[in-house]
Amino acid sequence: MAAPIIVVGHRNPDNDSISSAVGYAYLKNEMARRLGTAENEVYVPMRLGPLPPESAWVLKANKLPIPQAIPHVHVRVSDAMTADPISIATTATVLEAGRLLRTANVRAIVVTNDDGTYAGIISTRNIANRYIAATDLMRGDNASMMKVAADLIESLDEKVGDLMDTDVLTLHKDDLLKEASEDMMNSPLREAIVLDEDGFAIGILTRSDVATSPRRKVILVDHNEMSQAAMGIEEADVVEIIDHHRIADVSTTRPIKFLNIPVGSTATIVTQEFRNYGVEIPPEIAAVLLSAVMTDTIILKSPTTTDVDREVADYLANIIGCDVTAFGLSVFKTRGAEDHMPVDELVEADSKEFMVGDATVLIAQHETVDLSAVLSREEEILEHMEAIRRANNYEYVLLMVTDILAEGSQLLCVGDCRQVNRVFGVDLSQPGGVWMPGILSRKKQVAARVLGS
Ligand SMILES: [Mn+2]
Repeated sequence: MAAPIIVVGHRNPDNDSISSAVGYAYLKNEMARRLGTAENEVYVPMRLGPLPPESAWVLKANKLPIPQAIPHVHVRVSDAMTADPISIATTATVLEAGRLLRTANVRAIVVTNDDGTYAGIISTRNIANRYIAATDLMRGDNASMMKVAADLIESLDEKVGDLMDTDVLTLHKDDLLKEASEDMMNSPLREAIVLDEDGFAIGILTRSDVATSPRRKVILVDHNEMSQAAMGIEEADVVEIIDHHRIADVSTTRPIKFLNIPVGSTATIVTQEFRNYGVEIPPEIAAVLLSAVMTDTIILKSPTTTDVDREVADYLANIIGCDVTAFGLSVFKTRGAEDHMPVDELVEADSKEFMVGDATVLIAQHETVDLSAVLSREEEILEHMEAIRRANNYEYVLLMVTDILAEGSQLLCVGDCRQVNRVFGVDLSQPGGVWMPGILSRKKQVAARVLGS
């Protein structure tokens, strides 16, 4: 079977990078099955970092395997080695080794101890050297010729264990091929042995394997930028790209399928590809794809959302048998933890100072789909805001808790809030703050009005 084709998103993966890889690998495997090429063509979703909580949730809920994390796509020893090499026991005879070398048509055989662990290698070179050594007995007369012949016959009964090479370079399957090949060039032997943790030979690597080293095949989803791609991407064969970001700098040696559409998520494009090829989307894959449409478009509210995303979301929700917004909410709730999130993170993660006349003020924003979870911590939040205000001598600290779904913000304020009250015609001294429908943008709708007053 050929090496699997890796389907992978960007570094520090978000849910779209994970889910698009899972969905697209499924589609490609399904298409290969239809074409009857599935035996030689296996697509495997992988990831370049920790699993985001939304992905962990949606994969688990749908009983799908978690994509394997890979540190790089450099060619490894396991990509080039011959697996399950032929072996012979140390106690076997040179005659048996010679026969095996001939019938298997190889230059070297792994020699194993009684318990099956690796002991050394026996090669055509060992045997040839043994035969050449026999000619030392030649003195130019008939009697010495008989001695040579007798010695050669004797050699056939010698044990492989006595003749084998033991100073063989040993490697691990995950070693980088580039480094292994340098070591091999410095080694007197043409072969290296790949050992597992228990000392068993799982592969043999020859200099010619290294010379014809394969490149790993990779499909990029949700990125097309070198700096976001897997380490070693320059050594790999990028065979397809599916993305919704600006065109960046990944280049290829051959023409490839490069599908880039300015929609809200890569999962949207992957869904459209299922439809283009008439491949049915099973509900569990639909859930994975919809979760990524939801996270990338913030439940279809972000300005990057297109009509295509909305139509695709409905299409996927119909397969799952769910409501788009309800599903989106459950996806966002897995980030959850707003009831556990450290209060300084909740208040300060997205905060900005502004000069209003001679005074400095702080305007912070926290976006949520669970306003009540945030507001249940009002007292603690106000205390923290007051602490920052005192420490920095701000005139006031204003926090916008923006409810993405309800499309408005709850304003909380500590300090001298008279200016904010005047500008927005509200009274922020009341408990729970004030709900401001339609206020979503700190820059355009809050800071600009405060600064312009
Ligand atoms: Mn994306």
